Amino acid sequence: MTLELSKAELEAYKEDGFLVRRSAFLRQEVAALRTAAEVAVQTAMAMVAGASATRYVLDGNLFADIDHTTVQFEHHRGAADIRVIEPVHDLHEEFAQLVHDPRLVRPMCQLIGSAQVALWTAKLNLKPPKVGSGFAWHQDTPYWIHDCQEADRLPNVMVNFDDSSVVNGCLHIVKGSHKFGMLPGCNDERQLAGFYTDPAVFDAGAQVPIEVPSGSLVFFDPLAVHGSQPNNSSRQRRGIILTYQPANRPTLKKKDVINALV
Ligand SMILES: O=C(O)CCC(=O)C(=O)O
Repeated sequence: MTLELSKAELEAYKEDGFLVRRSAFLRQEVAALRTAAEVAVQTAMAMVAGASATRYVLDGNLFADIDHTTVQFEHHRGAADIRVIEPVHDLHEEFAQLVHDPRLVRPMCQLIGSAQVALWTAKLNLKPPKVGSGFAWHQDTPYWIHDCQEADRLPNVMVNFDDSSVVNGCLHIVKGSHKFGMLPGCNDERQLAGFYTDPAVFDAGAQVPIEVPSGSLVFFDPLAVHGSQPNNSSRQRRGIILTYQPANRPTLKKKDVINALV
């Protein structure tokens, strides 16, 4: 497999809003990422317990902000399991290096149309066995539109740390949904309702479950409607989603510039 995306892959991304590169990372590389995730969770737990953490509840779910880092907890009552850490690249050297991995960066240069790219954000999505909650349908651009003038130039790549299937709550992407621009959000009593795409405005029948082996990459458009089901299985479903932007622009939260090495 070449680093650069082929014409056919670029065409598929343009048409579908996503593309998959199966088993791009070796078994031992994935093992190192899993270990890094465990360490990052311990670090985040200690940060949440520290004096500078600000805890708050949105839609009944616990969040904590520690400086520029946000930790989201799982959704069951009294949850002690972490659901998401954002950003996570500065919590472990393995993740800091991953930002510069040419298997991510070279395709990103093509998708962004820029000779050099920078990190926008990096989320560790944990979705633990039995308690891992789903993610309602959403696009990423509504989250980012106030912090970036080109929120359509922020493609994502998910690196899967585990074999992922419908059973353990793999990512689902609505094929072609990126073509419709920013879609209306829900309008209900939830505090975050506006961030979830109104199910009446897209065809959920076009969803594709991204069932892939560990070490696989999923590149997807920030306008693609995506989400996932809970993890009711006894298997892990961990992954990191890195988002890139044209070079020399600041990251979403810390506002530092992290140009990827080319
Ligand atoms: O982890 C998942 O299944 C979905 C994550 C997601 O949609 C996101 O972080 O934007």
